[in-house]
Amino acid sequence: MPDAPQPSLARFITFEGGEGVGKSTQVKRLIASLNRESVQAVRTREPGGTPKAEAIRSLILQGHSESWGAGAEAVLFAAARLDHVNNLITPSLASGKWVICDRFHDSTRAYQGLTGGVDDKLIRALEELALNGRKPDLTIVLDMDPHAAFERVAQRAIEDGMPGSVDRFEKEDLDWHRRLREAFLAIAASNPDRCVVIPAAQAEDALEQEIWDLIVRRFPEVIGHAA
Ligand code: Z5A
Repeated sequence: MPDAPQPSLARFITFEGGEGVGKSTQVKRLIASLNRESVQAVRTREPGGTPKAEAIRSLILQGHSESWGAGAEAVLFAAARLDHVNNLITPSLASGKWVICDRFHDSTRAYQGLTGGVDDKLIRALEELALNGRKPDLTIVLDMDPHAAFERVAQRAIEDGMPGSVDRFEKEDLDWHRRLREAFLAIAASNPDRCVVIPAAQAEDALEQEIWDLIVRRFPEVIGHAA
C-alpha cells in the first residue's frame, strides 16, 4: 500500500501592530532566516497579496472609501482577504511553503472593530467568511509607543524624499493610535495560544534574534538546526 500523504509542515505566520513598529522589516528578515534553513517561504501583506486584493488596497489607502465608513471598509478588507486566502495563502501552504504575512485579520478587528467602532458581530462574521477556516499558526504582535513609531515613519518619509507624506490611517491623532495599541494588546491577551507580544523598541538585529528564537521554540520540528 502507498504511504499516506504526510501533512504539510508549512506554517502560516502573521505580524501585527501599529504603524512603524517594524513589521515589514522583520517579515523580510524572517524570510531570509528561513531561507538560510532551506525553508521556502512566501512574503505577503494585507491588504493585498493578490492582484484583486491589491486593487482593493489602493482604493482604501488612497482614501476613496473613507466616507463609506468603518463598517463598509471592514467588508472591503474582508473581500480582499478572501481572495488572498483562496488564491495565495492556502495554495502556498499546500505546496509546502511557509507564508509570512504583514498584517491579517487581527488588523480588521483592531482598526475597524475595537478602534473604529464596528460591531463585534460583523467583525466575527467577516472573519468566518474571509478566513475560510484558515487561522495563523502564530501571530507576532510588535508593540511600542506610537509616538516613537511615528518618528520612525517620519524619518523614513524624509529618507524617501517625501517629508509629510502620510496615508489615511497615519493621519489619525496620537490618542487614536494609543487606543489602537491597546486594541492589539487586548487581541493578544484573548488569544494567548496564537499571539506573542514582542517589544519593538529595540534595535533591528536584536528584534530579529528574539523573533527567530521564538520561531525555533515554537516549531523545532521544521527548523533544520534545532535540537
Ligand atoms: N488596515 C486596516 O485598517 N484593516 C485591515 O484589516 C488591514 C489593514 C489588513 C496598511 O498600511 C494600512 O491598512 C494600515 C492598517 C490598515 N494602516 N496604516 N498606515 P501599510 O501596510 O502601508 O502600513 P503599515 O502596516 O503600518 O506599515 P508601515 O508604516 O510600513 O510600518 P511597519 O511595516 O510596521 O514598519 P517598517 O516599514 O518595517 O519600518 C518603519 C521604519 O522604521 C522604516 O524606515 C524602518 O527602516 C525603520 N525601522 C524598522 N525597524 C526598526 C528598528 N527596530 N529600529 C529603528 N528603526 C526601525
